[in-house]
Amino acid sequence: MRNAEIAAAMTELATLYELDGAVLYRVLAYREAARVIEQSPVSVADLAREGRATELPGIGATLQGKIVDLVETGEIPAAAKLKARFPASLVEVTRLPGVGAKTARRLYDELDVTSLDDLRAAAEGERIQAVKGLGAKFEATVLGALDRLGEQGAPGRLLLSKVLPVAEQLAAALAEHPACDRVAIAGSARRRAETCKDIDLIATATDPAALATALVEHPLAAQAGSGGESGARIVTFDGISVDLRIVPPQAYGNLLQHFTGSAEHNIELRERAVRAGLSVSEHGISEVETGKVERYAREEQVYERLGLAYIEPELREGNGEIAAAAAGELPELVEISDLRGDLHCHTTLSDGRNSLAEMAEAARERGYSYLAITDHSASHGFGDHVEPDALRARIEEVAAYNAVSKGRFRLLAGSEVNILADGSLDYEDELLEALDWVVASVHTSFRMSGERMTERVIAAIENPLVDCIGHLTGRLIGRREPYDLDVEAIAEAAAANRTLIEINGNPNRRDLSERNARLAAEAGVAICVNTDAHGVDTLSNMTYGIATARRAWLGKRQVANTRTLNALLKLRGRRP
Ligand code: DGT
Ligand code: CA
Ligand code: ZN
Repeated sequence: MRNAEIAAAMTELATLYELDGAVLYRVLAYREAARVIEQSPVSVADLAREGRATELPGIGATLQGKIVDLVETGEIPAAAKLKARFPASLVEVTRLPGVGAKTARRLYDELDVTSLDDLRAAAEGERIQAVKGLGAKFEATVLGALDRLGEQGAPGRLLLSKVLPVAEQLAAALAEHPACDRVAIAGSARRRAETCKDIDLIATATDPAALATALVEHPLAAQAGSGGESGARIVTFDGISVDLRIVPPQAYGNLLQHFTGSAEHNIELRERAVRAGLSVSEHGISEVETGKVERYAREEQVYERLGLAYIEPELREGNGEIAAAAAGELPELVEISDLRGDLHCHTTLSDGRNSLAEMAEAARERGYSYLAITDHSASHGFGDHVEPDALRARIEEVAAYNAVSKGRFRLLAGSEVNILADGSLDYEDELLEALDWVVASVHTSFRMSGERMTERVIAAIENPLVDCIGHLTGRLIGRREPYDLDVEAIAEAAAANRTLIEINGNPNRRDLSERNARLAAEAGVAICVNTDAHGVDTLSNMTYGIATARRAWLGKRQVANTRTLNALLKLRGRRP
């Protein structure tokens, strides 16, 4: 039995326990076990049979026993018992984005919902809004999620943060193989899109069949598809499809260009080529009249032959990049190494996982010269909130840290304050004035008209004590729609008041979106790219924030936190 199947059984058991109302730590323990099992490089079935699954972190004797039951009998008795009570179609309901097990159980108890079909009927019959605590907005969310299921099929698209590390791991493994000449990530992952359908890899090899076999036999490969001279296709343990294409070295540039896409970009490129009497394909560029084919080992040569400057992959979306390349007007895109600091992160004072000192140390290790500590404010809805006295103590702590670090690296004493429903903030002005850096975000009362939400955010932008707006639209990619906002009006207000707007690098958010970020920058808003890290590990989410900045065509100058701290602080409306 494959690790992926065991992990899936553990995830299902966690959901069943949750439906049954089990204590949270038990549910979380099974979810964590599923993650560990899925990522184990060795067979967990073999380990369990030898009584050694307990060597894996988070797996104790009980779980070891359950894995043995599963491997030997094909099912876990505890799961079988719960399945007799809760139909399998109810487990599907728990997986619908925005629902979850607790809500599914309420829908089951109160409305007899046992399947997605029941759920749709209940939503369409406006019966969900009658359930206390769910409401009309939730009912609309359910209908939206059901419609999206219909549109794109159950698995949906995968976040870049799920796909990219796997793509990089596989590319690195192939690069090390003796038969490998060159290998690159192509497709939407190379373009750093928000979501990806799959991983596309391109390679050249001295022995193509051997390289294809290396992918098929890679420990991450759950189901080996085909492998041969021209490439291989696998599905990883966590369900990501991977396509490897192995090509002759003389056409590597053509292939990489073609399979990087996007389809829209390639179509426009071909149209341009046709007007010049050329035909572009993955195999080369041919002259229509003579039939002469040219192949290029480097991607740059493909663009050069078409009279274009090299176009960075993040721009290849058919948003005007070809015309800009032809006119020599492409922006020089910001790079992650241009950043000098991060202006939004959390510590254990609110809902973060690391201390101020640990976050500071990690930021210094990344080569930053400043970091704003912005724990959640007093009325925050989840995790610990920070009372005014605690924030005053934090300001002292930051001052003490900076006194010792002698100006080479500076912490900014900050806060991520809530923009309340009426546009006011949840600390007194006097306290906000004592802070070095104030991020203001919407975290509560999402349900209001676009007009009122826009007024609410603009009130915060106009507040002279606000330096930056956090995750403007509140969207969660694939899970929660952005609030209804007039982004143009907001950008205009932010530019006029010299309030920054962040690109939040959390890969679930990437908010501003690339479209909004481009719009805001063009309106003259200073953009900063932040991680909103809740621990030292997620300071690396800058990768995704920068990906969005680049996809928004932003250059170094438009990204405020590429500047020195003094220059950055001069950009904002309030005191320098
Ligand atoms: P995805 O996988 O949906 O996240 O997005 P992509 O862009 O990775 O799309 P994918 O994997 O279907 O194909 C990779 C690239 O190959 C795509 O960006 C452009 C190129 N390509 C694939 N099929 C076609 C096609 O039918 N026409 C054109 N013009 N290009 C194609
Ligand atoms: Ca793809
Ligand atoms: Zn936030």
